[in-house]
Amino acid sequence: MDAKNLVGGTWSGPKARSLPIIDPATGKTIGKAPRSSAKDVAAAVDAAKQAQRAWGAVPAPRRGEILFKAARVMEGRKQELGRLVCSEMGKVKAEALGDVQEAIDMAYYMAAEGRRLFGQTTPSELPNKLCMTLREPVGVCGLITPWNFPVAIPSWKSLPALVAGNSVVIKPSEETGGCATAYVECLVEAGIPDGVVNLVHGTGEEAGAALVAHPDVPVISFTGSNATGRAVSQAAAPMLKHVHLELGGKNGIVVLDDADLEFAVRAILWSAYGTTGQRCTAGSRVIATRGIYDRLVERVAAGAEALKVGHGWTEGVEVGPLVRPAALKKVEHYVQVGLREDKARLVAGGKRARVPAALKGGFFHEPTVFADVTPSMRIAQEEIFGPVTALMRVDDLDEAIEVHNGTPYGLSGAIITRNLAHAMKAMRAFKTGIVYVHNGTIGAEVHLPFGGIKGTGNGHREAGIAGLDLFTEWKTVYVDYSGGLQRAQIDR
Ligand code: TXE
Repeated sequence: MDAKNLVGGTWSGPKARSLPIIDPATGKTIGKAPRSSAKDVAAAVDAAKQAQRAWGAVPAPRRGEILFKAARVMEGRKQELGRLVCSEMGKVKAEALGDVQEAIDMAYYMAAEGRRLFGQTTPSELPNKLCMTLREPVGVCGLITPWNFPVAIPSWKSLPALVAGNSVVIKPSEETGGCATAYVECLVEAGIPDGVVNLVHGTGEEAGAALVAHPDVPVISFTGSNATGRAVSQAAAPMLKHVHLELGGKNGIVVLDDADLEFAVRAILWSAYGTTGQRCTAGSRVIATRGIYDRLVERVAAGAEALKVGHGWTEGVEVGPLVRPAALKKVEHYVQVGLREDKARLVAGGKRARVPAALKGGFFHEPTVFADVTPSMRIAQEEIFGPVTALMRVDDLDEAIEVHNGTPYGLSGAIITRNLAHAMKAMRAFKTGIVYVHNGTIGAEVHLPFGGIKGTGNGHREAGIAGLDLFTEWKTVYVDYSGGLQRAQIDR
């Protein structure tokens, strides 16, 4: 499907300047997206600015009702949206539908937030005086989204912004313009007023950068690469914008000797190869203690070899293609890096995957496992964003925690053990924004905060109540009904 821009309630399709949308399972062009200019972005920001005042004045519960309807509309279009996710970025069917379900969940959750948007009331230090805090919308929010969760991530960013009374301009990834278009259509069908949600396709360098640079956009929420995130942050800094960055991870799964081996293998395979490893929370490192390590290497390697690679919409396929040729090349590059690195052992995969003739133009890579990796190796430190995981051997829990924490990222960590004390110790010691006990590194739910520390982000969180913070300003209100002048800190 062709992607369309939406500016001030008017849809427009690709014109002379356009970007191809490619099915990564076949390499074939399946649509086009408008290649918007800075002028197009400015028109969208103007529309958003005009619309925000009236939208901000709509009672929040009414705004929430529109989001509730959007959830219903998405439920009705779930299969179609899921199919679109699969065709534009390759995810397998169950996960593509899960991507859409995440947006539905977020819409129901943020709809209800319309009846909360809680502030605080608190006693004053002075008599006959009341203190409270209110959330106020910030204005026009610029939302820059990647391709790996092409429906879910636009929803994580736009729905809290909208329920809080902001208007938005979404600049989705070049790869997944159809998904963003279909998502925004659902909001429009639910009754979002013209101009409150605007959608502008284009390249990051042109449309994305123009949105970041626009002086009437006080909020930028960005998910993508570390390098681009830093550039976005620098461009926004002189204007003192609220900037949220979610920049990926190098997530570790710690497996202790007492773990249920078969369960650990299943959790590792799901975390490492779900979405073909193209998740910011992908389990790209496994840190196992000596007593279980060899058995784990053998079972994970066998499990990875057995995974069925192919077209994501084919029943039984567990691993789809990489999103684009450059992503496939990046994986191949890291396999070479791994092979060259001292002592690392390739125990599964390592090559382009063999697929049926109809998919020969696709970007498929075998699920790949490196064993005997040491913590400082590049494959244990850098985000590969593909179906590759690195297994490391450690002596005990303390060493496991040290290795686990020894990367520049801090998004998601997991521990698999039957020992509660060890699990609790790891839970506190992991330097990550998210911890899973008895699971892999993936599985976020929309009503809890999502985000990480260190190189993963800049202190903000998406989802949950914390997800509202970026999109609201706290207003503090003191109401003095004493009838006199009472001076804080002085009249005691
Ligand atoms: O990201 P980019 P890419 C990581 C992952 C992946 C790598 C590259 O390691 O291999 O990043 O992916 C827009 N100003 N993640 O190239 O370039 C761009 O148009 C403003 C992790 O897809 O960061 C797109 O909409 N915007 C990640 C978005 O930024 C700009 C998800 C992301 O693109 C811009 C995706 C600019 N100068 C990739 N340049 C995660 N955290 O899950 C680009 N964009």
